[in-house]
Order: sequence, then C-alpha cells, then structure tokens
Amino acid sequence: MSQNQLINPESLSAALIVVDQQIDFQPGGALPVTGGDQVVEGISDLMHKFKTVVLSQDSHPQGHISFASSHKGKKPYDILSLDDLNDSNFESQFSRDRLINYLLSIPQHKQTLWPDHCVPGTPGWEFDPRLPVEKADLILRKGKRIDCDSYSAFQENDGRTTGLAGYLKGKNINTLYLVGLAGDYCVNWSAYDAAQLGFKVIYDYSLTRFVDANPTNANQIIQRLKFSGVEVKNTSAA
Ligand code: VGL
Ligand code: ZN
Repeated sequence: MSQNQLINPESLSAALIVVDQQIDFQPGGALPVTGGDQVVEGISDLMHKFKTVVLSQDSHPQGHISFASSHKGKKPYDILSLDDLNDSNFESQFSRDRLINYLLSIPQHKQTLWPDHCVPGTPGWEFDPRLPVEKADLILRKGKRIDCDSYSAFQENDGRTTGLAGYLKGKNINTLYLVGLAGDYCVNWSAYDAAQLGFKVIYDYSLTRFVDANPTNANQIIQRLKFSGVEVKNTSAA
C-alpha cells in the first residue's frame, strides 16, 4: 500500500513528525537502535513531500535523570523505581525528595535508565546528515529539563506540555504522520499522546525501529496504539 492512499502530504492540514532521527539512536551511537539507519532514506523522501515538517530532537544536559551514570550502582537499561529508595546503599545525583516526586509523576512510577545520549554539542545529538533539515518548519528540542525525561514530543513524562500541540493546532493541522526513532519509546508515546489530543495519527511501522525488537514487546505496543485510535501502517508491505 502506498502512503498516498493514507494521507495527502500536499495537504495543508497534515504534518510529518520526524521523531529523534539522531546519530545516537543509530547503529554505532550511544543508545543504538538496530536498523535505525535504514529508515533515513524513506524519511528524507517524505520530508520533501510534506508541506509541514516537524523534527524532534532529544536533548539532555549532562547528568540527566534518565542517565544510568547519574545513579550509583545503576547500569544502562536498568529500571529506577520507588523500590530503589528503600535500598540503604542507593545513591544518586538527585535528592531523595526529587526522585520521589519524579517517580510519582511518571507512568508506572518507573524510569528506564539509559546510556548518556543526545547531549547538545556532542556528535550523537546531531540529526543524520542525510536528512534535509532545511525542510523542517520547526525543530522541537525535548528532554532538556535535567530532572525530567520526555519520550513524547507532545508532553514531558510528568505531563507538562511541550507546546507542540498548540503549534500544530494554530496552523489548523489535524493529521499527523509519525516516523523516526525509537518505535517503542519516543514515536510510540508521541503517537499515543497525539491521538489523545485529538489528532488523526498515522504511525508508519516501516519507517521506525525498536529498542526492544522482541515481537512480544512490539506487538503489545502496536496493539495499544491501535486501541488508542492510531492508524498503524506498514508502507513497505505489498
Ligand atoms: C528515546 C530513550 C531515551 C527515543 C529517547 O528517542 O526513543 N529513547 N531517549
Ligand atoms: Zn533521551
């Protein structure tokens, strides 16, 4: 199925949202997503077609709360949860009160801890150089608060808005086409939030890749998106 049957990129009421297509999420980067580089060409083609294009750019200060290196004894891909605060050996760059407030404010009260990634000024923070970034109407930097992560381009993990929905609604955009990285984190949460905010959302499964590509995980995420009103399309399928 071609994407033209799904959405008209020429439409003024549609926008392409390219999520976090950055070097650190591609093979060889700090938080590599298998196959993350394979989507760049397809995304570049779409950036030339859509009238409105938004790029999101994961942007964390050094010492960010989502970095495993900010918490003693934690490794990348460990989970930080309220249980850690009962452990007398646990130490963190962040105060106990701040961690409690933060964990209580996020989904499931759990934060996955990541390798240091997407620090502004580092090579891994940059977009893939093959992307025609000059086509972007807006580059939205997210995850900049040192004590809050932001997977979604629409709201930070504690629910604070990024302003993106207001920007799009102000342009009378009601249809969003989502691609980029990672399919199970930032594209997933962006698609979910966009649907909750009343946009018609298309999530292009063929132009994303997963941190956890295990089919059980992938199916669960796709199913949740579908039940939330997101149209999940595989444009590479016949
Ligand atoms: C992302 C993990 C941490 C993403 C960003 O862009 O999906 N994942 N930060
Ligand atoms: Zn991040």
